[in-house]
Amino acid sequence: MADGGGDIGKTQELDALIIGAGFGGLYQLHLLRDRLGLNVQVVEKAEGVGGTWWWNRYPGARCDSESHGYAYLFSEALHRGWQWSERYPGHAEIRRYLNYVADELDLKRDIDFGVEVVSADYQGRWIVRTACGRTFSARYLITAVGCLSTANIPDIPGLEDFKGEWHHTGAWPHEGVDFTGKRVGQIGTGSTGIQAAPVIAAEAEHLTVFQRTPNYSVPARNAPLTDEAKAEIKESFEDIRALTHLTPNGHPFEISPTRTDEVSDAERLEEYERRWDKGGLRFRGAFQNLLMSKEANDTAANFLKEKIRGVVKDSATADKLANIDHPYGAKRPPIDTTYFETYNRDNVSLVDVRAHPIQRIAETGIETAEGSHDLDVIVFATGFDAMTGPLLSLNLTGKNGVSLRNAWAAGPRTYLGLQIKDFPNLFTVTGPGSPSVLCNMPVCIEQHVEWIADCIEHLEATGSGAIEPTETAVEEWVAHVNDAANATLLPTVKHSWYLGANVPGKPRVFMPYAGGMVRYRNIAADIAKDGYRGFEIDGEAASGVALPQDIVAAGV
Ligand code: N01
Repeated sequence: MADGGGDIGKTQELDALIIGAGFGGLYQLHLLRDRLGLNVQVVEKAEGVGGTWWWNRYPGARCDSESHGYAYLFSEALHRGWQWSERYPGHAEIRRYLNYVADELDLKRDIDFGVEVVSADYQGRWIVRTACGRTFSARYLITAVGCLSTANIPDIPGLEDFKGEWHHTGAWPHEGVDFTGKRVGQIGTGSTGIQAAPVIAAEAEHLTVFQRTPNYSVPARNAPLTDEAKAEIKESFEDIRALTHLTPNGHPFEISPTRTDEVSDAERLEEYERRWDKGGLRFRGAFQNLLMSKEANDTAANFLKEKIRGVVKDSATADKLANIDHPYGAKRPPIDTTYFETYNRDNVSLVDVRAHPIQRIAETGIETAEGSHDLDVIVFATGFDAMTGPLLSLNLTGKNGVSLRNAWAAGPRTYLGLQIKDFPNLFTVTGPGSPSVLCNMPVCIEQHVEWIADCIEHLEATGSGAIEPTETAVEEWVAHVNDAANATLLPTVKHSWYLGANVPGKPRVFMPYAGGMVRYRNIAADIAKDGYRGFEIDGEAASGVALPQDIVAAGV
């Protein structure tokens, strides 16, 4: 295990410790060190910058956000100094981008790589211990550990007996996996599985996809950016930034203000066709009420199911793929490159493990209730212990020895997804209860990182010691997060990682804030402007919380 070059056995005193060197950690370091002049250190488990993109190198791994909006938008200089090559950035290009930013801002000198945090205890300061035996003592602790960084490998009996190789997509070998001449089984048809299957199928002797929940997908229509597009992006910094701040999910495209029932059937179909041809997540912006009404949603869902049937030639396979029983967009909607077309290949088969569940993994492959499938490689595209998993794995202990695991036994409880009661001066970038995974990540990360830097600046300027939310504020916020979700179709899906339902034993709580990024940004800014309403600073509470009563979830 690397030790990042620090002293073992000696405690390193800091103003702030940041955990994670992805989008969040890099920008947080820049603001706290270069704007506030604090003594800051980042620790990162991986051997380089990248966060989720350090680990997710599976075949086809590519961002579903369009490249010009999947970037830092706090600096026009960074924007002008970088050129994306494709409509959607691949994982390697995103790592190159983050290295470019880290080098431009001279960040790496304050990042220790190969350092994994194993515990953090609040003792008036945060005492943070690492797997390699280092100890840090910091006034502020900022977690920038991502929402999807703890792999969910299902507990299927017999995996240890399997004689072939197996990999989870979120911990993909850096040297790649050679599928040539191999029989591959892929479990999972979420955003990851839908990206991976076509690429694996093109290389493997045979690919068997084990599908539990069929899924919608819209073609990404990825392509190299033309010179004209590149030039336009370069000159549009202010417009791109403004648009990402105006849209409820932080993407650089608008959600139509029109409802599905305001147009004729023919007009609605025409709009869906137009968005299908354009490709990508823009499809879900076709009508403003798609996630508010089942009737509205059905129009999009039926359109997409018909598309599946139109592409997939074998009718039995098409039936299995189109047998979708959740509303479109109520699970994270994937986008793809020839996903459904892949099932027209002779070397690809689909197994419905909802009808015939996986029973065990044997030496030779996967056994379902229907029969056995001989395999050389198993790919787990089975997702993550999302949002709470990465935070709980840090073994955080707050005031009076309260562990985060106990505090969150019934589900996460935060104020704004930014702070947790009894965990003073701990800030969680894109924590549960914030828009996070319902938003284009760099946009919500920037807002959190800036809010945290402003808050710390306020504490420093006023000579304050510690900030934490009040119990009332947390209660009100958790209720508001639930109300915002319940105003949409999002919590109606049983098998959703948004609800924690993919991890056995995890409390069923809708974790991200569904009220939209615009609303969230305004609420968080108002709270800060009002002297950090709902927080206690050195034991003194600012006035109570007043959250908006008109909870009209802004769509996601
Ligand atoms: O994970 P998932 P993912 N037996 O949880 C199945 C982001 N992302 O890695 O739905 C059989 O969505 C599970 O079935 P079910 C994005 O936010 C971003 O694909 O639980 N199947 C499901 O089909 C995304 O939402 C990009 O019934 C089992 C699949 O595995 C998030 O990451 C690209 C099973 C897991 O789907 C997670 O996506 C890719 C079992 N025991 C991902 N256990 C970008 O654009 C699980 N499954 C950047």
